[in-house]
Amino acid sequence: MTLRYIHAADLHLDSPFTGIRAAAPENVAQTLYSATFDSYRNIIDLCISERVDALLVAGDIYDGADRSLRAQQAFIDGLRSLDAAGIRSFVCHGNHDPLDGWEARLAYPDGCHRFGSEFAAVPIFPDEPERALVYGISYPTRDVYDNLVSQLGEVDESAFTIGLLHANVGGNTDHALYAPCTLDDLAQSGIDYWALGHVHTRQVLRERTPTVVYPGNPQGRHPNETGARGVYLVEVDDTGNVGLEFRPTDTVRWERINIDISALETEQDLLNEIDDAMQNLLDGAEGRSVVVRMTLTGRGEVNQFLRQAGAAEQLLASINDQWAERLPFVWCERIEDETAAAIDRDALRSGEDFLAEVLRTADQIREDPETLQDGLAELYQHRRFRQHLANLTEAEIAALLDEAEALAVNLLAEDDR
Ligand SMILES: [Mn+2]
Repeated sequence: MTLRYIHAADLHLDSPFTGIRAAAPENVAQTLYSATFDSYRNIIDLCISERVDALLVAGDIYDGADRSLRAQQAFIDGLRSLDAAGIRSFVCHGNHDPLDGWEARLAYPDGCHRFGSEFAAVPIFPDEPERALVYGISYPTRDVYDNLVSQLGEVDESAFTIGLLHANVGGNTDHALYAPCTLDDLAQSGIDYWALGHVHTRQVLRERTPTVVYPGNPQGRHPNETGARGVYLVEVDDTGNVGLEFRPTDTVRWERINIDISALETEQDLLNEIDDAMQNLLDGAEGRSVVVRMTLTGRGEVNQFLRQAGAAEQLLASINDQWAERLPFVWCERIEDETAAAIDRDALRSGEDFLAEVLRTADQIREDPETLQDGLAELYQHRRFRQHLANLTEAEIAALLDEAEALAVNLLAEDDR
């Protein structure tokens, strides 16, 4: 084995969770407040229990350039634990924590290397500098629009090399275009493993020669950062082959769920359906707590309740009374009601308008599937359409028909909602 390390990025320690925390019950607010710190502590514990050689942190350690003293102390405490366990740490800074931000004069442990504003190569094993090298660079200031990879220069080909960088690869439009570069730039750099930061959703951009990885942030921080979050445990064997293993380190998980009311007849049915959904979230969260945003969709009887003023708030309170005050908790942070009233299909079908005709045609096709060809005669002239349809099973065609009918009803039915 040449090397084992943990690759983390975008810790955003001391993220304020403003707004969300204000709306949350006390226990949830507390958990959110410490979530980024707890996740970082999980990373440190993982490094120690896995007995890795090094921890790499690819920027955005802190959430704000004027990082809090508390965040800085917590970060250094973790590095000290690693140092005491003989594990080295390598850190670069990104747009959220550039070198020109305020920083307390605190003592970093000897085993930690923080990269400056120019690339430097640092051995992971000081006694065996030819075994593995980390090439890293930090943002001198927040707005870095240069391609930093072009500043890398010659790379030592005899060692296993890691590039530690906070950058936007390939113009990812979900994130600011800091330190832009292409995957090709990285592929041609001579580096064996690019340990990237900046993009918060984990992505393996390239499996090998070089391996290029965004681990994502180790703790989700808002409703768009859903699912398990963590770090990569990386193993490099004697031939230089890289093995990647994702390890979750989050303490609170963000999820979005959708509940379709069309099959629900009573408010009790709705509550039961939501209960099942909450239990499913807990079961899938590997012991973590969950913050969920729920969307209600579809046409059905319980829309009568949901359209009353304050109904969503009442429902929210009822869910959270039951699920938010336990540990692990599920806290429903918002309900978005997109439901509509149930329709009287028979009445619509017997009408004189276009929708009535659509419904009657749909029923006709259900009775005699052959009539589908008559209705879609022009489409059947297209070779690709015929091929596509020939590949569908009867059940798939029936499902498509149901979907088309629902769409037509939504678009055409008069709705006093
Ligand atoms: Mn970030």
